[in-house]
Amino acid sequence: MKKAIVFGITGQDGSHLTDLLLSKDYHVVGVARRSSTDNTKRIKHVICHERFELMHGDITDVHSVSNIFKKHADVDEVYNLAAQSHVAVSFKQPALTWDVTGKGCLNILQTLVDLDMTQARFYQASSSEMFGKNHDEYTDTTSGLKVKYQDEETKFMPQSPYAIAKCAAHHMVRLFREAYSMHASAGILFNHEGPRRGEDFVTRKITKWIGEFAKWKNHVDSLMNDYDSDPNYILKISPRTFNGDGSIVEKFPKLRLGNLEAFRDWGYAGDYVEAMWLMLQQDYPDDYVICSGETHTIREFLDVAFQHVGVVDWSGLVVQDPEFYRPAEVEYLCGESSKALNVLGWKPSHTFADLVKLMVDHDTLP
Ligand code: NDP
Ligand code: GDR
Repeated sequence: MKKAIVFGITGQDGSHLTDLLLSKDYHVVGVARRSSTDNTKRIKHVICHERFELMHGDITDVHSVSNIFKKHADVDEVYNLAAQSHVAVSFKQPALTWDVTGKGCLNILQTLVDLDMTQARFYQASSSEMFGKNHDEYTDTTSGLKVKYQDEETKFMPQSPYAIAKCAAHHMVRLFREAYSMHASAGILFNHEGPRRGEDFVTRKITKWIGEFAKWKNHVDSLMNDYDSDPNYILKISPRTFNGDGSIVEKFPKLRLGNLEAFRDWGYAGDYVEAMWLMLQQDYPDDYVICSGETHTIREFLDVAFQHVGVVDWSGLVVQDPEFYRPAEVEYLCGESSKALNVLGWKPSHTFADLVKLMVDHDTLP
């Protein structure tokens, strides 16, 4: 039976990867930070599984990483999914982001070398954020239009403390691959989402809000919703208000977002963890772009999400708030994943519209 250690087990990807590895008969050792509140809600369904083991550890603490490896010196595959993964937060906590997202990866790699465990295969969660404001382009022969994309050859031009930390970790993986002949691969994954996505990332923030709004909107049918008279709240008012003598009964905060014009290449997280696993099954380690190949703005995500619940014009429901703009933005991401298709045989199974509907359904259905 193969054994895998997963750092970042409590996160979105950690939980999907665990499901995949257990389905493939692995013994999975999940590493979670000790927390004063329960951080295991995404892995509740596997905690009692006979082939699942949870250990406490923190990748900023070499001692704790070392203890985990000493207990599992026979590990076959190590997945580093642990990170301070929120780009906006990285501007507010750059040093912490550096310690976790950048140096944490070095701590794991160096510990594998120090303990003479370089036979273990290693996966690093690299990110399309590393491309930052850079892209390549070609001219489409049929339309004559320029097509902008990022692939494994596109130069990194990171735009946040998070992305810079990910670049450092990415280069560390290449170095350890070459210096110590490790089977160390990095997946340059574009945004991937789903019902297990953290609630402060834009897709889930939108679908979660739609779910809560739908419940609020429906619970007192006799009242009317007024979207326009207050800039920050949707009001539930007695119909008599329109004749001048009604009253506001309840209010619900509008959805507050930042930049709606950025383009992202969004896929479904369950598809993307399969690519991580495939990378470690190859004869040789390498880096791969994993993406859908389609790009959409946040505004388009809003269109599809609101249309799915019957709202055509969402302008009265959303407020653009400077609080949610970033000091520097990544305006355009659109991946090109021919290498993953040709070498790994990987391709995503969910379209953009499938993904949005899946998330809205999850957050709206009882
Ligand atoms: P999440 O934010 O959902 O999960 C991050 C995980 O890292 C959580 O389990 C978190 O624990 C853990 N963690 C944070 N700090 C530490 C630490 N010091 N020591 C140990 N564990 C720690 O991220 P995702 O699952 O979405 O992403 C997984 C990885 O892939 C991340 O590295 C992310 O940067 C990267 N990535 C993600 C993409 C995406 O679109 N989802 C795209 C490209 C890359 P806790 O639950 O306690 O907070
Ligand atoms: P991203 O994801 O930064 O691409 O990083 P996020 O969902 O946070 O932002 C995507 C885009 O939406 C814009 N945006 C907002 N974002 C958030 N979080 N909240 C808002 O209210 C909001 N309004 C607009 C952002 O400005 C941005 O343009 C994700 C993370 O999972 C990283 O860890 C990962 O590496 C990359 O994807 C690939």
